[in-house]
This record gives sequence, C-alpha cells and structure tokens, in this order.
Amino acid sequence: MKQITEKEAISKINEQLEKYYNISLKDATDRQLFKALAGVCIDEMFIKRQKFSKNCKKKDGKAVNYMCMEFLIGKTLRTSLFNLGFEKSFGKALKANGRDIQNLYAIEDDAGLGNGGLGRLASCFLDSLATLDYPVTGHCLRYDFGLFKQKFVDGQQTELPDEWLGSGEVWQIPRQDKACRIKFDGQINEYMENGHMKVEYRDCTEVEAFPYDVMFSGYDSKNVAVLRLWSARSFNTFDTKKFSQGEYTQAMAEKNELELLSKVLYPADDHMQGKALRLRQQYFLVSAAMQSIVTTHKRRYKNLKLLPKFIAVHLNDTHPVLCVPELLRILMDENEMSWEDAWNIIDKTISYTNHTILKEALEVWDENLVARTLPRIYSILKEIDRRFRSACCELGVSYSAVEEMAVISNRKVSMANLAIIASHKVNGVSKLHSNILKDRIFKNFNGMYPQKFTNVTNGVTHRRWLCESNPKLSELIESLIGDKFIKNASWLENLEKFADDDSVIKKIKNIKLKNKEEFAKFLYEKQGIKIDPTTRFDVQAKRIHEYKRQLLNVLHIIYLYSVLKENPDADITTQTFIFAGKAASGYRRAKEIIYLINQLALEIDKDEKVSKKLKIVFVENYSVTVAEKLMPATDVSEQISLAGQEASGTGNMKAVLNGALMLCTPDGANIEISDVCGKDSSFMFGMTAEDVANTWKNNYNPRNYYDNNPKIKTVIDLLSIGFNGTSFKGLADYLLSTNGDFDPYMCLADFEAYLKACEDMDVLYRKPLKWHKQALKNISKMGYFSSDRCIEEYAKNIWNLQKI
Ligand code: 26Q
Repeated sequence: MKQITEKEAISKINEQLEKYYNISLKDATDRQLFKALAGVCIDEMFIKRQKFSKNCKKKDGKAVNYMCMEFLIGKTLRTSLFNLGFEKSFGKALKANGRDIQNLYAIEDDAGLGNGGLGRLASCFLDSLATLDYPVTGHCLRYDFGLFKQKFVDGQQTELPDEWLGSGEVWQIPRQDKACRIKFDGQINEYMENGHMKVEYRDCTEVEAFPYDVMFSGYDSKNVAVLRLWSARSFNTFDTKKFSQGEYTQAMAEKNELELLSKVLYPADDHMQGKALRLRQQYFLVSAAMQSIVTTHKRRYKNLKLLPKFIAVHLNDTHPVLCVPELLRILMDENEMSWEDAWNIIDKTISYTNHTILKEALEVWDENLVARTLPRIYSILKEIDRRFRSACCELGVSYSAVEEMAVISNRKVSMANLAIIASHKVNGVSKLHSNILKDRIFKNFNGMYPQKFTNVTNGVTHRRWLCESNPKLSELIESLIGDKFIKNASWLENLEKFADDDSVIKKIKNIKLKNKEEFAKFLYEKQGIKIDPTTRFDVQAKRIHEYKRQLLNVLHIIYLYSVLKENPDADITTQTFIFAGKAASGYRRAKEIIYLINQLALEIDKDEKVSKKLKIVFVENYSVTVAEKLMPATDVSEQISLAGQEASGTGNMKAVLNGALMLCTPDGANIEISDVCGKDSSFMFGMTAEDVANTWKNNYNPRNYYDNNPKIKTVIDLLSIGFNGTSFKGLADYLLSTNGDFDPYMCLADFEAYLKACEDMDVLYRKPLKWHKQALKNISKMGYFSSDRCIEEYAKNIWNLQKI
C-alpha cells in the first residue's frame, strides 16, 4: 500500500497543531500531538467516507447493521494510522523531530466497551468489513464507564470504574441530526382506525437517544466503517414544575436516573442476570438504531417494502433481539403496514449469531418485567408467540416441543427463541459449536427450519493482531514473502517453504525472545514484578470462568510444585506461568480462583529452590492493550476448556498467529486450528465433547480419581492445606463433590491426560529449532482464521452483501 512521505506527514501534523493550538511541533505537548494526529486521521477518514457513501448510493448498495451491546475497541490511533498507510512515515517524521510516537499511543485509554470475546469479535469484524469494502454501520451503547478496571488488593480482585471518555472523545463525532426519542413504561391503548393499528401511550417515560459516530478506516480500501454509539439524555432538562417549586435536587435526580441508561456496561460475561436496567439498555439501543435505519431508508428510497434490498440487520447474540418487535412496531404503528407485510420484511432482514451454549447465559426475561417496561413491545411479542404457536399446531408439533420453542412460556420470554423464529439464518461460531446448536440446544428448531442453521467459524483481524501488535515478526514475514498477506491473509501460506531454512527459524526464535523481553519490561513497569524472558512463557489469558478451567492449570502447577519440593533437581522445564483476565464482579468462585493463583504465586516466590524453575504472575487488568503485548510473547497458549463449552475462542487464534503452540482440549475453534495447521501443530488432550456427554450420563465421580491417582491426591491435599497461609479447602471440596456445590467442568477427569500432554510438549520444547519450525508452519496456515475470511462468508451466505 502506498505510504505518504515524511514531509507530507510533518505538514499534516503542523496544519492540525496550527488549527487547534496555534503551536509548533517543537513546543507541542504529547497530548496536543496526540490530538493533532487523531485530527489528521479524522480529516482523512471524512473524505474517504464521503466518497464511499456517494458511490454506495450511486450503486444502490446494501449495508449491514451490526447490532451489538459490546464493541471492545482498544486504542484507535495506531490502527487508524496503520490502516490509512500513515503509520511508518508518521513514526519516522516524529522521530526526526525528537518525538516518540509510542508516547502518543500511550496517552489514549482503551475503549473497553466489552467483556471479552464477543465484543472483540465485533471490533475485528468492523476492520474486515471496512477493508473488504462492504458497507457497514455498527450500533452500540456509549457507556460512560466501560468494563471495570481490575486491581489486586492483597491478592484479591477489586473493581474500579473505567473512565475512558476523556481520551476517547476525540474520535466521536456528535450527530445531533440523528437523535431520536425512546419510550418506556406507562400504559398503552391499542385500537384500529381505518384498518390500521393505532397506539396511544399514557404516562410513559421518554428519553433522548443521542448518537456519536466513530470512524474506522479499512486498510488499503475505499471504505470507512462507522460505529454509532448511542448515549442517553434526558430531554426536558428538568421537570419545570418541580424546578419552579424549588425541588431542584429532585428534578436533577430524575434526570440522572434517565441518563443512568448508558452509564455502565454490565460486567457479566456468559451469565444472564434479569436486571431491569439491562433490559432498558437493550431496548434503548435497539429502538434508537431501528428508528435511525428506517428514517434514513425512507428518506432515500421512499418505499419501506424495499428495506430488505438495502439493509441487513445482524444480531450479535440475543442481546439486541428486541430489534424484531421494535422494527415491527415502527413498520405497523408508524407506517401503517400490515402485520403480514411487516413480518415479511423482518424475515428477510434479520440474522443471528449464537455465542454460547451455557444454560446460565441463555437470555430469558421475566414476562411481567417486559410487560411493565415495554408495554407495546410486549403486546407485539404476544402476537409473535400466538402466530408461532398456531403455525406449530398446523405442522403437528408436539406440545412439549412447542413450549420449548415458544417466545413466551412459563411466564418467561425467551430471547433465543425469538431470535431463531425471526431470523433467516442462525449461526454458531465454530464447527463443533454449530453442530451442538443443531443437534442439542436447538434440535427442535433445526427439525422445523433446517435451512436456517449454519456455521461461520470466527476469525480475528490479522492486521491488528499480527502486523500492528508484532511488528518484528510482521517485518520478517514481509521480507520473506512481501506485503501481500496484509490484505490477503492466505498469502501467509508462502511462508511454509522457509520451514527448512534454519536461518529463518533462528530469526523467528530470536523475535520471540525479543517480544518476551519487551513484555517483561512492560510487566515490571506496570506491576513491579520481574520475570525471566529466557524461561518458557505459558499463558492463559481470558475471562476467569469455571468452564475455561484456570483451575485445571493451577492443579498442574501445584503438581509441579510438589515434585520440585521433593526434589529440586527434578527434570522440569523452567517456566513462567502467566495468567490474565477479569472475573465478573459477582462471581464468587472465579474470584476465589484469582486469589488462589496469587497466593500460590507468593508461596512459590518464597521457596528459593522451587522458584528457580517456576514462577507465576497474574497480569492485572487484562485488556486489548495488554493482549497486544502478551500474544507476541506467548510460547504456550493454554486453551483448556471442557470440550463442548467454549463456543469458539479467539485468543487461541491470536496466540498461534503470533507463533505460540497450543496446549488444548478438543473444543471450539481449537479443533479447526489443529485441523488446518496439522496434527503436530498443537498438544491436544482430554475428553471430546462426546466423551463429556457420556461421562455426565454415567455420573462423574471425582472421588475415584482422588482415591486411585496419587498425583491427584497430593495436589488436592496441598490445596486443602493451602498456600501462603490461606487454606483453599473450599475449592478442594468443590473438586471432590458429586452434588450441591460441585465441579460440573470435571477438572479431575482430564488431569492425567493434561499431564501427559505437558510432557509431550516438553519433549519438543527441548529442541528449540523444531519448536520454532512448528511455530512457523502454524503461522503459515493461520490465514484461514483471519476475520477477512469470516466476513466473506457472512457476506455471501448470510447477509447477501456486495462489495462497493
Ligand atoms: C447477557 C445478559 C445480561 C447481561 C450480560 C449478558 C452477556 C454479556 C456478554 C452474556 C454474554 C456475554 C459475552 C459472551 C462472550 O464473549 N462469548 C464468547 O464469544 C466469543 C466470540 O464468538 C467466543 O469465541 C467465545 O467462545 C464465547 O465465550
């Protein structure tokens, strides 16, 4: 891609500095420079976006609206510069003027508007959509506070508010012209007038939805994606009557209550809590987005029946599924469309991705809460339910199957059922996951609408997760195969021919070491902890959750610890175990696991003999930015969820793309990564999803493992005694129980196989050239897991979207 010259870069920066601050480059503070660089990007993207929009209109192009309660963006400056072809020349130009571009990157806070995988996936998709020239608008809430900041106090997680808006504001363009009103609560009166449904509202609460647009340029493309972040504002700044009566604080309190809507992101990941405010947030997003889509479409094409020709609406999980009744409401109540015509539009417009099979994550809402909060929406949901039930009746579906698939049953509203009924396509995020959806979770639906169900295996943007975050590796790759891989990830395959070139393998090895040194430095500056970059970095970085089995990893470390305590000279690989990830604030067990890891880390540190070979660190406050530093430094990536539980995983892809080898279970995308990269590409162990189902059926009895496997006994007993003065008997009991508070993810069942896989891994690790050769081979195959491939599949099989 054509880069601009250093001279052009300087003149662009000066232009901004003059415009905003009337200051020269020499005298500008880092913060002023940061704003100037952001200004350069924004001006450039504006021009690009305008051209693209014009072209799109001319060609009557279809656009996808990606609906998601989370976008885990991270920082924006470097990505914008990179995608616009500015990064290198700006870096050099600033350096020539005695400034370091890294300092400017550091000023920006992460936009952490997401919990984990699902939110980061949404951001990767915007990058690929923009790069591949597909028209897209993302819709999300503009949370004042993103995901909490994690801080350890005496080894325990505490949560601090994440005030990201200060530095995040530069990218956001307020769109007063697109603001709209959202109604909640109150009562409705529905009646027919001239054959059309009319609805009167009484005593409802109204709030303004005010959007801010953030632009994301594609790489070497003509397109700029827009993410529309909706913010809640109370309209009548005050209740004037109350205000004049002197009840100033009361009037202010009501204003605050309305604005609470977009105040904070719910920190639960893969766990559904029926909180009223969350339901309001979901409807707020959906109503604002649907109103803005319909208004724009009407202005441009006049005819609402043409909506499916120009618009696709994608539901990233069920969280935005109220798009369905909201779109019906707008079409019928505000545009006098019949139910049949409106449903016909829904049927062609909406599609849905499922991201989890965990029972506790499937969204169901209390019927009364929905009826009270959203009376008109509830009435429409009842009608969808009624019609679905009567369709089932005609098909002769059994009573129990109808209840299982209905929108409203047992006083609960099922969001997944609504999403499936209304979507023309439903997909899972890996082959295994999609099959589980078809064969187990949504079996009845699959019998009824087999053509709806499909798979799109996840991907990550290799531009951010390789080119930007691992410049050393990226430059080596470019020197070997050219830069074509940046736009076309499958070009990475050309690396394979260097697998037998030892000079290349040595370079790969050296780059890994350099990246580990950089991470060690970062960790020391951030947390004051020293780690040795010459040891193996074994990393498990992801949300803390029982099903992801950080506990299994810890059990293994305790085992190594016990061996080394017995015999400090035991033949054990010198390694640093790195954990990173947040626990949902109300998730007691996950927090206990964090505490265990931190206490064990201290105990090992104190033991001089053991600490020569083992070290544990828990990286505080895992975020996109931390991941960007950690992935390039990873030797071993732990992906050890109980098979069948991790829908896909995307950290696995990021790690392997950066030359890590996976230690993994046959779960989610691990299976496909191992298939694509070859059987020697990873160390896979443990039960398959099928084995898991059988073990559950045959009653898992962890006591048997404890009684029959002395290693397990040692480890569990040590856990009971505890570390650094704290007993973890609660966790030991949990691992051994068969009822009540027991381990449904069966850590002990996979323990022995895990140990064996670790030993196999050690054998390869002792031959560094072979190890890094495998890493190179893996990288050469990872093009498949670029989100570019993934978006091409969505565009073709789900959205019917054309490039502009
Ligand atoms: C639901 C209702 C109320 C409050 C919160 C939620 C909620 C919020 C976030 C439920 C789930 C999530 C996040 C889920 C998630 O990140 N899932 C991950 O998605 C990735 C992308 O597809 C997969 O790779 C992971 O396997 C999956 O766990």
